[in-house]
Amino acid sequence: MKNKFGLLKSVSLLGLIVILGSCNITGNKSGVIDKTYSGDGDGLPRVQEELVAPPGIPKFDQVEKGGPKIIEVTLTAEEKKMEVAPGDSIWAMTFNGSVPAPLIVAHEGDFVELTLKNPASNTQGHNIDFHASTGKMGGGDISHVQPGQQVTFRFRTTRAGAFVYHCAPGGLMTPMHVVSGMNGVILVLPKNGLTDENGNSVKFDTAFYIVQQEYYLPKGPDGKTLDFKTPAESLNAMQASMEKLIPTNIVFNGYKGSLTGKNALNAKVGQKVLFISADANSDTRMHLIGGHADLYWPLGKFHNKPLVDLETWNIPAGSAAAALYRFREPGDYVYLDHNLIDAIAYGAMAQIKVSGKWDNSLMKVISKPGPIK
Ligand SMILES: [Cu+2]
Repeated sequence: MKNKFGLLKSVSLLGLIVILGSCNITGNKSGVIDKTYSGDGDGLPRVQEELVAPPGIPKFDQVEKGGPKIIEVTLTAEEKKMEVAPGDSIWAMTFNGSVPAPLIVAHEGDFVELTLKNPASNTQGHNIDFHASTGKMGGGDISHVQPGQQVTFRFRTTRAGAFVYHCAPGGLMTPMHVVSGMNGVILVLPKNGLTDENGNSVKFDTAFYIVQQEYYLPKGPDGKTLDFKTPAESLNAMQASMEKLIPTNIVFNGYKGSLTGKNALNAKVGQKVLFISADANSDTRMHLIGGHADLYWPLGKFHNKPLVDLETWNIPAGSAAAALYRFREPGDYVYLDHNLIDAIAYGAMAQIKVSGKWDNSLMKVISKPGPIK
């Protein structure tokens, strides 16, 4: 009996600790699950965001100034023939002509007001699903536009992080448009900017927007990529190729070599760089050869405490990631999918040239390669 009472006592004590503990954690602030909202954004100040082609990023403040706003953005669906590797071309489905689509930036609590245009010169219906939004299939249900139409809708950014957005016209057209390039990232920053593992404010000097893309290009009997006159003509063959689940091309930012050689990115020793990455349709794993992620926000969401000192970080299909690194040594770095076959044989890699002064306190050559003594 004594033991039984003892056990009961400790169980109820444990319950009390759990209840008190949860009170302490939540305090006056309601948890994510109980957050509520009011107002539809009407009357808030408006800002037009000028979108730029990747790896560029639009202009923005890291810490929000002047309270919530309506961020106006315009995306135009553009179906265009694009070479993704020498001899391999696709009728790419794009927003604003690039793969990935441009990076959009907002702060938590803003409203993003999107105008989606589908010019009459296109052949397909398009729409948009924002993973950062809530309801109506992420906006997909209210944004279908046929060639010659446009639509405008607004959503509140309630969660901070990097989120994928993509076209989702329905049925097999959804994966088809996504693997044909129609995907991008919206970065929703916390109102007060980013915080490190100790909860202190941390700012970045620049950001690199690098998105992995798998293509499934139809091949002829000779193994060569088929060439089609129109997007519509390519659909059946693309579907058959896509359903084999084996990508024919794996690249960063739309095409092989987009961020290597003369297209390499540049940084300086001491600079803090935010790496914003995503893969809308496949799992991947990012790695910076010669560096790390000083801070990596789990699954790209900024209200999670960042992990530190990472060597490689996962990106599950349909999500975006954010990692911050301060370059400490000059030289050539490679940012890649650490499935090294995807990276080197296919092209899922970027080069970063870092200038600055070498620091022997981190690495030093003791004797150069020479004959074995
Ligand atoms: Cu589309």
